[in-house]
Amino acid sequence: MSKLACFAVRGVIEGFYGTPWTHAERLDMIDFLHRHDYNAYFYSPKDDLFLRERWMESHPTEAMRQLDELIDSTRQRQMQFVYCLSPGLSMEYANPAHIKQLVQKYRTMYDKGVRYFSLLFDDIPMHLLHEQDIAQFAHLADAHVQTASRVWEMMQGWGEPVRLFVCPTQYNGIGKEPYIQHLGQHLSEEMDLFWTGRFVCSPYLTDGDAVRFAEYTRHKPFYWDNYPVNDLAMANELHIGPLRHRDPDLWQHASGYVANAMSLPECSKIPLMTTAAYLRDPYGYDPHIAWKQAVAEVAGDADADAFFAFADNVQSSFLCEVESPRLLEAFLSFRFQFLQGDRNKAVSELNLLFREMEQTAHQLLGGMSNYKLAKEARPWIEKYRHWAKVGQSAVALIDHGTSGRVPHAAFHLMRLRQWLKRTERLPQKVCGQVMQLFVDAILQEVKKSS
Ligand code: LTM
Repeated sequence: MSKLACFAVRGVIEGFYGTPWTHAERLDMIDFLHRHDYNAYFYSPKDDLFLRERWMESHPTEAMRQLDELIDSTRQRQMQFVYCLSPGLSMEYANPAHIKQLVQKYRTMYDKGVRYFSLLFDDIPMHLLHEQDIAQFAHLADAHVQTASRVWEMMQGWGEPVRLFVCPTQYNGIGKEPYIQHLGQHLSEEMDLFWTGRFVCSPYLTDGDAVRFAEYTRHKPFYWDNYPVNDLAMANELHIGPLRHRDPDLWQHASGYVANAMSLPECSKIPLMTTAAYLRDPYGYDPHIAWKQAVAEVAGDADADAFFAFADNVQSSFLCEVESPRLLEAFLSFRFQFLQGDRNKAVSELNLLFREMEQTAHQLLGGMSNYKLAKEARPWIEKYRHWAKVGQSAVALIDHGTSGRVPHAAFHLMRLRQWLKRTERLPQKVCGQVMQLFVDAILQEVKKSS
């Protein structure tokens, strides 16, 4: 499969809520994306006021200088810089002055060499807000069609070909919902239409859904994949697992693909490398292999094994329900061995596992060669270290508790409670329910034998 035959546009969008990337992080990310065969960077941090709340105003001088550098950096790498505006919180669609201001803001970027633009109507009320708009348009979709079409028409007079990606207010579903169906069917097919799939964060993206979406909206979907983004309600999850469950034939039914990243750029690189592997060769894509390679590259050879051991316990997201698979396996075999076989061996093996877990955390916290990765992942690594302490106390408790060494057992029960309390105070999701289930099972076992 030739690379050129797959997704024509392969992008990453800085499209999350939360602290935007710094300028240095953006430059670094553009270089990373280029090295991994992405060809577009969508500039759309939700918290850049001058793209959203204050969309009518020019970017401040320093921000504009930085935008120049980003545009330059993408140009040097034959990538597209995609300038995205989200005017929907305050724009009066029927107001010609607002349309003019919107087009002018894109035009400033056109004059700097930008040719890809995006008009985002996501995360705004699903109804018209202003009296004039209510009087002039049949509904929100009508207003969005007219606005996007007017912008598109004016862009056509600029000379060079441009591309406009429109994000609907309802961007997930099946494409048959009245708003998106109206929007899709009335927008020129030359404009691209974003779609996140059936859900805002879609566990699966399938060919069948893409085909139906195109039938309903007369647009092949331009995928806005909300992975690895971890904003808002997902903020305690660290999305460093691999991309999963995207059909290999998706590219045949899509006009492009963009991955929404986390506000943690260094951590984002791990899943984004797996996404790059999928985009490059969707048929040969193996999430596990791509993941191991990504961890090795981002964490660096010296820390790869340790980081991978940690990462195995922070996989949970809407893409992956299985948490801490190796830990779970170790518990099951401990249980079997403890009840049916060699108790001492079971205890010492599990103790070793938790000591290794603690050691891994210390290695990662103590100074990884990729210090930025360590800094971003630190709260999750800390939680991992706490679970290692909980685990060691639990093993000591069952060992003493089931051997009649009551004072020792009492001491370790107290330690276990202390570590549990400290661990529960950390909101980061690490080990899912696996450690908690293990601790509950140990407490039950000890109770039975006391
Ligand atoms: O997904 C879209 C189109 N918009 C927003 C994103 O900006 C946000 O990052 C994600 C994840 O929370 N969800 C959205 O609705």
